[in-house]
Amino acid sequence: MVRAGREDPELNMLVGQPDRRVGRRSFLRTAGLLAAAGVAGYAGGTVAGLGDDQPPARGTPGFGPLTSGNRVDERVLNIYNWSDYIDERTIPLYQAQSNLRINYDVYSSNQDLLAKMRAGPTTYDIIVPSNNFVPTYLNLDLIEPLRHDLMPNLANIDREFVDTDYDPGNRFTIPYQWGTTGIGFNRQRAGEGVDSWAAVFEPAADMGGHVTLLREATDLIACALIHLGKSPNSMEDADLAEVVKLVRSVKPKLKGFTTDTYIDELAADETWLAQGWSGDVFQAQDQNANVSYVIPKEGSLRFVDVMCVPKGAPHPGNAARFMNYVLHPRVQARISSYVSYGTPVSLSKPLLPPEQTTDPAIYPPASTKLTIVTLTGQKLQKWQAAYDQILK
Ligand code: N2P
Repeated sequence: MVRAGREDPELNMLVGQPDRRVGRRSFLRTAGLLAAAGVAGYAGGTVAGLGDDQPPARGTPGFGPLTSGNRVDERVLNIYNWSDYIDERTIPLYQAQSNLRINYDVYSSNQDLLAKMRAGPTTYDIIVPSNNFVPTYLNLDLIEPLRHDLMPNLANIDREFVDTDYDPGNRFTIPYQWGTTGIGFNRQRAGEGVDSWAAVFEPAADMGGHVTLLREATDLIACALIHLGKSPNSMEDADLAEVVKLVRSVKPKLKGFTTDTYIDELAADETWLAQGWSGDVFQAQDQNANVSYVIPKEGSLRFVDVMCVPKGAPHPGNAARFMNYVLHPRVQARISSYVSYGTPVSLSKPLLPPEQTTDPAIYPPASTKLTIVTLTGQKLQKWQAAYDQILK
């Protein structure tokens, strides 16, 4: 389905018209732009999480000196987020309003992020792991409690993202966006009827070289388990051995494993079948109308990516104020409408294109078979070992 939401004039007035994705290649260019924007635009005051066009009232919770609550007293915020996961206006707008210098860097898998966080002290103030990694971050003492007093917009978060098993009450995490894992496919190349994990785990011979799988252990292993008719949460050695055998056997037919190139590859008609995340595939669809997204009939996964502050981060006050900004309905609408992922702030839905809010591929009905994978302790180790065997 092709969505046309970007043309909605009211939405454009309220949330603006992003023109490019902040992906692997463009983030450096954006960082340069931000450095320039930081010099201009600051008119004093503070950003207490109101929209871009409303100054905060005095007495608003969170109102105060912009750099309060930091360990290092400087007007800086260092953000580390997934590639292709924000529009191009949110960071420059916030930087201009807050007069902070924002350094925005990207990664493309939970493994990469966790490895970096485990390697030692970090200068990042905000990281955005997936919910299933939160127990690991907590066990390893890698994230710190959030400054709720600086986040009046916490009240905007939908209940289901507050009453969670990974962080009830959002002490350590703030939902950013959520989505599902499925298959992005080119209807002209792979046909209209793609509806099963078999399409990517047992691809037809004529798809050879045009299929990609996710370079992310959770999605790769859990979806292979589903394809094999096993529980997506299995940690049985025999099941994992089958997964390794299956994925290794399909490797010769793959273009590769990727989490950050398949948007462009689907758009360019180089990849015809990609295991992928919902919003990413819709971003490809925006550039190539032959691309569709399906949640396979056997079922799949749902994830929430959550903003956290690494333990000992230099600017936790600035991080909390930015998180608060992101929870504003207008800002959520700007981000969600661009990245085509689900928003955890329903108050923003009236500002989103109806084509998105009514699209069951973005907001799947409760009847869709979706599992939230949990990954802790021994299971994380076993899955990591299986993943390493697949890739080696
Ligand atoms: C953004 C991917 C985010 C979803 N490109 C993965 N959790």
